[in-house]
Amino acid sequence: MMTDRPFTFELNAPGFVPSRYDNHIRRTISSMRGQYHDTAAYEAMAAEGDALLYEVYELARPHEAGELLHGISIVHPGRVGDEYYMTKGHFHTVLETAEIYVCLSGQGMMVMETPEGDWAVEALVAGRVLYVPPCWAHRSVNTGDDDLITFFAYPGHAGHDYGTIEQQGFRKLIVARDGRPEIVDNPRWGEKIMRNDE
Ligand code: PAN
Ligand code: ZN
Repeated sequence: MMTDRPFTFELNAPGFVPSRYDNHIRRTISSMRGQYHDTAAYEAMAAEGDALLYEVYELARPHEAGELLHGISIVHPGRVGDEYYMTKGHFHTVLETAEIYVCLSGQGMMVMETPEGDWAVEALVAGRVLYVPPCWAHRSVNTGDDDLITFFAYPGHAGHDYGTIEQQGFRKLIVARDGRPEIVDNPRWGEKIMRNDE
């Protein structure tokens, strides 16, 4: 087995862009079709151009158990209808893999749920560490006026299952009510579950 040398990088650049990275992923409104509950607001926004919603800077590591995939996630501020800009969200393909997030800047919420339907929402503020245990799907939501910036690390063999969330969304949505974030039920989630139960 090849042994890598230890390495460091800095997060001192404006916006916490890492001083070294291998992949820069940019997710725009067109990649979020079906994810926002206000489809009219989504279509109106998508028609105006392919707005940038969030970015990820990844350090490439082998996709193997024992490795840690890590990087910086930046969710920009904004809303589609009353729903804040957010990541797609996912389960890990190897469900029993955890993830750790450190909030570096901004304000937001991590929306989480298990395959059994348990859910949790934790506020993200600068300096806060969030441990996402094995089996919890996770989505970051920017509820503030500035970028929401987090450092993340998860096991190299975890993989990403986006399909489950694409189909039914998360159980809870974070929406603006009187200018403040509120946790509400996702009506679409219930519909799908009922269909699956038939
Ligand atoms: C993070 C996320 C990142 C972007 O690195 O991948 O915040 O979110 P989506 O992958 O849901 O678009 C992570 O949780 N990795 O496992
Ligand atoms: Zn993850």
